[in-house]
Amino acid sequence: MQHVLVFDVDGTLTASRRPMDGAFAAFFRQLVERYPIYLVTGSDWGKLCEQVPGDIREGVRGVFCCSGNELWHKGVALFSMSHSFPDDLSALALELVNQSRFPLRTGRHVEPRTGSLNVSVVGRNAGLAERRSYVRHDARHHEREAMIAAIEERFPDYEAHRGGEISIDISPRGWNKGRVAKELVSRHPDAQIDFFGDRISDRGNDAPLAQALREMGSHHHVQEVREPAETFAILRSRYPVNVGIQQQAGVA
Ligand code: M1P
Repeated sequence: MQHVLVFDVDGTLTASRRPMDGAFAAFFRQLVERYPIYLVTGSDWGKLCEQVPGDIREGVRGVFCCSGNELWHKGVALFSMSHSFPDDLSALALELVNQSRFPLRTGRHVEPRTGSLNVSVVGRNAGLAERRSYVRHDARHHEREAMIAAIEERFPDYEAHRGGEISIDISPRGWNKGRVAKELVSRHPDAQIDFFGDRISDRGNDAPLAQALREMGSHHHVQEVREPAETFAILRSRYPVNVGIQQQAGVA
C-alpha cells in the first residue's frame, strides 16, 4: 500500500517558529523524493517559508497553511477560504489578553489569518526568552485552556485550539486541520496516510486531523511526537531512505 506522509510543522519538523535543522532537512529531502508528502501548519505561508527550505517546499505535494484554510503548491495558493470574524470576538480575544496576569506584552496579540485568528498574550513579536517565560506561565496557570473555554462559551459557532507554545488559533467551527483529511483521501484514495503532529492530545490543533484520519480508517496511522528530534528518529527507523544512496555509492 502506498504511504502518504503528512506533517505538522512547529514542534514536529522544526522547533516553534525556528528553521528546520540541517541534518533533518538533508534526510527529509530524500524522503520527499520517495513519498508523496504534505505539510499542515497553523501558520501562514510567509512564516512557513522562514522555517522550511525552498527545495523542500517545492518538492512536497502541498502545504496546507492557516490550519488548512489555504493550500499551496510550488509557491502558488491553490485555494484560500477566508472568513470575516465578528468584531466582538476580536474584542473578547483582546480583553482576555489584557486580563492576563502575565507581565510581558510584545505586540501583535491578535493576528488575523485566512479563516483563523491567532491570539497570544505575550504577542507574536516575542523572542525566545519571552516565549520560554510564557510557556512556564501557561504550564503553571493553564491560561490558554481558560481562554479557549471563555471564547467557546461566548461564541459557540467558533472553536479554539492551543496553537504552538504561546498562542491559540480560533476558527469557525469545523474550519480546522481536520478538513485536510478529506482532501488527502480524495487525492490518494488507496493510500495509507501517516500523520505526525506534536499537538494531538489535550485539544491541540493537530487533534482534529488525527481524529478525522482515525475515523476514516484503521489503516491510517497517527503518530504524536514530543519534538522534531523524535520525528527525525522515527522517520529514520521507519523509512530508511539512504539505503539506496549507500548502495549506489558502493557501501555494503
Ligand atoms: O503551527 C503551529 C503554531 O505555530 C505558532 O504557534 P506558537 O506561536 O503558539 O508557538 C502559531 O503560528 C500558531 O498559529 C500555529 O498553529
